Order: sequence, then structure tokens, then C-alpha cells
Amino acid sequence: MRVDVVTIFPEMIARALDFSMMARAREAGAAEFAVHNPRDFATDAHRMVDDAPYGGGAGMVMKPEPLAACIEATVSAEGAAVVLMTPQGEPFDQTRARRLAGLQQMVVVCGHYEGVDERVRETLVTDEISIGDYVLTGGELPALVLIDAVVRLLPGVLGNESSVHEDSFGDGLLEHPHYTRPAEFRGMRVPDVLVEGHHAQVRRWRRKMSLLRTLRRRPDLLARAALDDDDRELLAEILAQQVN
Ligand code: 4G1
Repeated sequence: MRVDVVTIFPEMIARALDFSMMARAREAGAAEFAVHNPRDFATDAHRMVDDAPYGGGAGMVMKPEPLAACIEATVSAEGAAVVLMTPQGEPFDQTRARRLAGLQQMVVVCGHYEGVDERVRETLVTDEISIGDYVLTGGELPALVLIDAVVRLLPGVLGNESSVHEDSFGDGLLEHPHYTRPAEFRGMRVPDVLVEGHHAQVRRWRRKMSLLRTLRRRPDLLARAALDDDDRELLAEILAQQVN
């Protein structure tokens, strides 16, 4: 997959993509990254990328010409998504990450100031995505969140662990608790079932804890999760034990 980021703070994105899983994805040839600055497409002497809003009021708006030229110079693949990161977008989730991971190219546009000129959104943007309901100063951190979630799904990025990790949210449940050595830490013992290591028992305990955690913390997720008969049995057990 080719990932392009359109941003007036290109270093912020470029530096972040040089680390960890994103760096490995590039080394493995699974992803190709490029960063583009609308300022390089400004034609005026001051290379302006923002201007005052029509109708007046506080704040600035990203000017359409340099932003549009930058996006148009960047889109190359058939079926490319042009994703605008915006608080007005659809909530980002794992389903959307999976869908985007199937594309040849993803162009991620980061807003600044009060946002982008409406005509750019109307004509060049194919997807509008939000990572959550809070106020930020720019779309760069949301763009990095999106890219991380998508790139780790590309074939050849995570290897074996990918299927395991995908499983954990593939069914829409929260994860069970995790433990590593020592078996006792500050008087707190690792649950016996995990120490004993009976695989079927471990699997059952983990599934039950996933269901319990999701029920307690994110009942909204549980309502939409793909549950089978075994899960319903475990849930019945949880409710009978009144640990919820
Ligand atoms: C009104 C949050 C404004 C913010 C209401 C999540 C937020 C992009 C995101 C804002 C942004 C709310 C996001 C706000 C984001 C233009 C530049 C928009 C930054 C900007 C809830 C500022 N997911 N915010 N406005 O934060 O880009 O993607």
C-alpha cells in the first residue's frame, strides 16, 4: 500500500513514520510512505496556506488552491481513498481500518486552523474520519493513529502475531488480563489456571475474562460482538456468579 500524507507539518509525520512497526512495514516493502506540504504548492510570494473566513469571525481556514493542488499531485492509484481527518467525520474503528487496508493507496489529509475550505472537501475528499470527540490543534496525530491501525494489518507487517492480535479485536471484545513472571508480585499471585497451563482451561478462562471485561467496561461493544453458544454459556456463568 502507498500512504501519502498531506500536511503543513511534514516533519511531524515523517519522524513518526521512522519508528517501530511503521519503519518495519517500509523495510518489508508492505508500505510506502510519502509526505507532502501544501505550502510547496502555494503560488503567492508569501506561500500562504490559510486565509480569513468569508462571513468574518475568528480563526483561519486552509486555502483551497494550494491544498487542492497538493492532493491532486499526490493521488496516483486507481481507487485511492482521499481521507480527510476531521471531527465531523465518521468514527474510526477496526472495521474501517480493515477496509482501508485493502486499498492500493491512501491519501491522508490533515486539517489545521478551523479546517479546510468546504469546496476541497466536496470535490477531492472520498472519506471523512474522526478518531474521537475532543478538541485538537491539527489532524496530524489523528492521521498517525489511522496509519498505525491500517498499516499493521497489511500482509507481511506483523507475521504470526498478526492473526493472534487481530483475533483479539476481530470478534469485537476487549482483551483478557495478561501476566508474565514472576508468579507472585507484591503479594499478588498469577491465577492458578494460567500457571498450570492446561490449554483448554486457559482458553476458557481467557474467553470468560474477555466477556466479563467487555460486559463491565464496554457493554456497547458486547452488544455488537459476534458471540457463539459457548460465549453465551460463559456469560450465563458470569451472571450467575454475580461478579458483574
Ligand atoms: C469542534 C478531533 C472542533 C479533532 C468539535 C478528532 C473538535 C481529526 C480530528 C474540534 C480533530 C470537536 C479528530 C476540533 C481535528 C481542524 C484542525 C479541525 C484541527 C481540528 C469535537 C480542530 N479526528 N480538529 N477542531 O478539534 O482535526 O480527526
